[in-house]
Amino acid sequence: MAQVPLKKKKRRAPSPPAEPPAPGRFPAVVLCLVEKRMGASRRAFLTALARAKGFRVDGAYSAAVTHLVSERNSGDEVARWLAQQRGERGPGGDPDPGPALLDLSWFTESMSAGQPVAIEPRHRLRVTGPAAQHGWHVAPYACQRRTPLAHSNQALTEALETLAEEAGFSGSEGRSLAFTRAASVLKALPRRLGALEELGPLPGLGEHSRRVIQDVLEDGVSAEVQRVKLSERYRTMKLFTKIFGVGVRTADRWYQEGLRTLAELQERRTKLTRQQQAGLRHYDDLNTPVGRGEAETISRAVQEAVWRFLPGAAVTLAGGFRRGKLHGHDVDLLITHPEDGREAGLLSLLVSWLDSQGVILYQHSQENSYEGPEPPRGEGVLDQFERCFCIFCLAAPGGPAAGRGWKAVRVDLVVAPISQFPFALLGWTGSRHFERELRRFAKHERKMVLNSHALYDTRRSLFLPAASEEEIFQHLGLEYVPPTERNA
Ligand code: 8DG
Ligand code: CA
Ligand code: CA
Repeated sequence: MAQVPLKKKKRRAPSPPAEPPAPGRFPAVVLCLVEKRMGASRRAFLTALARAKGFRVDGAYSAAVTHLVSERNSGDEVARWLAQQRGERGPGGDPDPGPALLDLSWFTESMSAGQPVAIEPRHRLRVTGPAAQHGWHVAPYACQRRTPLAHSNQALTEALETLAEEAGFSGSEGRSLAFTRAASVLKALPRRLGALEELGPLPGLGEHSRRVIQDVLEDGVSAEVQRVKLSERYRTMKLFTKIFGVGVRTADRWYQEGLRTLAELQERRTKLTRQQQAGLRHYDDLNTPVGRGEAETISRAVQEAVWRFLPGAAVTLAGGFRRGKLHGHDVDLLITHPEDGREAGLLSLLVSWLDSQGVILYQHSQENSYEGPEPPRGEGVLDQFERCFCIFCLAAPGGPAAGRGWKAVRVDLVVAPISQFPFALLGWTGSRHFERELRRFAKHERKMVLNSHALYDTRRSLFLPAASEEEIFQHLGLEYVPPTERNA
């Protein structure tokens, strides 16, 4: 379809001023407007409008730009223009994800909202050019991708995840992460992979992972993975680390001491913590997947118990179930109250009451040790919320433990003040890899520190508050990823 020609300008319109960019009210958002088809005078007008609203708008493209806005251009045209600006070597040649390519609709909606609105698929320009022909376009960070629960490359991801697990058992965190990253990329592919070549220069796929993929594609299995799965070491490490309270270091020590079975562990009277004793006692139950229905039953029971002490408090089912999983290894429950501070002290009342009702088979609690608001020291997974690691006794009349009518289930109870709740919810929804990637993205691409309590902008030395998960994604200049698409 022919474009409606623009009216010829009589005078040359002024270019947007080239002064050094002002930081703007929204530090994660740097705009650049494409002049082509928009015209210089309209571009100058829109630039002035956005700046007046506190947006940073750069006159020229640079690596700092996060949102590239154009009017009446196709996605391919803008992608070509961008490639010229970046002096790019071809699809995938640059690991930098580059800016979001947006239609003017995103800009106008943001101007009327007075702040950057979350990028929705309808705002994005569709790029069908070279990137699409040279294999799939997969953004480099898992938090920039949508990863649904069901995907088409199960055999490949299982193989890679076995190697990731094995590397973790050997203490090779870097190698483990490399396999996890590769598996995560495959989970985001829209179709089943037929040949290695289809992958093109995808991010996060190293030599070793490619070799494993090649083997599985050709032979249906990877000999290396088969070897690992059959090895005594892998099997023993897996057996021991499935005990609640046993990490890689303890399992490895037991292995070095010659222990191979749970029976040996008990016979030799190995010194166990109270947590490990409970883990061993309920080993079979705790390694039987928890169903969504069971998780919801527990969530409702906790909600009712919470209301006895703090009416108005809310219990949210997080973890894998929030991502749409039908089964999980435990139940993650977040508790908050609409008034900041009212939640303090709730957990011990709750746990004592549940205990008195015979619901709790084991628990250990951790007090709130959050000292903020101070610049966070790190973005580690562990947070400082008041919380309780429990084993619940769940009535299970017809379930796998039908004979005795109950079943042991692992439950994590976490209490967050409402001001930190969106961060806690984001942090406790997972997946673990998605969380790791969010924090890595924040640090390297935005110079921000993200954890389950807060988001801190190190360039401006300030905290960025958020009333919802969506706002956290906005602060980070990321397209919102709903929980069901965070199965990275
Ligand atoms: P599953 O139980 O269905 O097997 O999987 P999951 O629900 O995804 O895994 P999980 O091990 O229960 O962890 C859920 C999320 O909770 C995950 O993103 C990591 C997060 N998480 C912990 N412990 C801690 C912690 O101490 N602090 C923070 N911020 N997050 C934690 O598991
Ligand atoms: Ca869980
Ligand atoms: Ca958990």
